[in-house]
Amino acid sequence: MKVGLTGFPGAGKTTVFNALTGLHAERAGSGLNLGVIKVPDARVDALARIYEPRKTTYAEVSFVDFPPARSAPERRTVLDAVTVGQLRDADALVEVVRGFPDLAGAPPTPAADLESFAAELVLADLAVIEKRLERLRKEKGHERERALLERLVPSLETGTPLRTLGLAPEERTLLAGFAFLSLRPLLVVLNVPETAAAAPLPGEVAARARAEGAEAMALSARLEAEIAELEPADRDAFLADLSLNESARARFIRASYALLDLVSFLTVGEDECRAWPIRRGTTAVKAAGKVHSDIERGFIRAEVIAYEDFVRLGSEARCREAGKLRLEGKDYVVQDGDIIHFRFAV
Ligand SMILES: Nc1nc2c(ncn2[C@@H]2O[C@H](COP(=O)(O)OP(=O)(O)O)[C@@H](O)[C@H]2O)c(=O)[nH]1
Ligand SMILES: [Mg+2]
Repeated sequence: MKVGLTGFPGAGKTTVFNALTGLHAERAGSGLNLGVIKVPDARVDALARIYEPRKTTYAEVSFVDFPPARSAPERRTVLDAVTVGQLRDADALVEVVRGFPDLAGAPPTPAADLESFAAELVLADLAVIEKRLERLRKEKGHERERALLERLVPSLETGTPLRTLGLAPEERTLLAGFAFLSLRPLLVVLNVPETAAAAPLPGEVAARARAEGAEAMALSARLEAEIAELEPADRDAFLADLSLNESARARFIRASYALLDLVSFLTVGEDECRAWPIRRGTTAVKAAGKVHSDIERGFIRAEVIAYEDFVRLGSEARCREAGKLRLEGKDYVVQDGDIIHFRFAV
């Protein structure tokens, strides 16, 4: 599962990437920057305090920061063919939008930038559809695909991202192979000056993001980069000084996790307390397979306690007494925060 950072050059993508990963990727570098981030999870912290395990493991999300596109800067286009190909490979997109004056001192125009970037994604998708339709018109069959693609064209021509169309699951399945960019889940990150880090997201940006079917938040990449360099013990005082109750990094990572449609189930024990990322809707037997293929193959049942019940009652034994330990079968849909013991035989 991979989140791609995108947006216009100079919006601060590489600065955001470095602040998040704690890496020091070169801003002018020509390669892909790849980073893996642990997802902060207070539930894992609480369970680790109870079990004092040898190992504590958080869920992880991968981020990729792309090199600047080769196209002419005066066109302000970012999506040359190479970049489009790279973006299609990401499961979700984070669009970094400039919220600070540029090097020449020009004030930020985030709502307009959002609109023109959305148009780029839409055009890239339209080009793919038109090429495919040209082929389909010469061939027999593929009626459903053709009808669906033809129905999408007018929306794209008016600049409407595919993610706003409320496509049915079977339609999404039909389209999955195209990896349409305007259908990818999108999180808009307004990169604001340090002095605006505690301010709410401007209304026009929020409205624009909503119109594109995107989530949105503000953060100051520069400030986050400074926070990342601090000793953990100094961070809280630093954040309090700025009237921030949490670093935007944690909010950002959680938002990215949700964007990927991931939820976590938890495993506990003296060896390890761990959060496991799974797609929302994953069944117990498939979740077992994340832990080990033997557990999936020999699956007998899942013993499940909801995290909230566990912390309220304080122990597995009390959960059992209170009837809060459930026995679930293969097809049980695992919920975010389920603490699971898998029973299996090989
Ligand atoms: N004032 C200010 N400048 C920033 C901020 N974030 C990035 N920059 C500057 O904007 C320029 C482009 O940043 P970079 O991260 O390379 O953008 P990218 O092209 O989107 O990867 C650099 O000169 C950064 O120092 C910010 O939060 N505030
Ligand atoms: Mg960059």
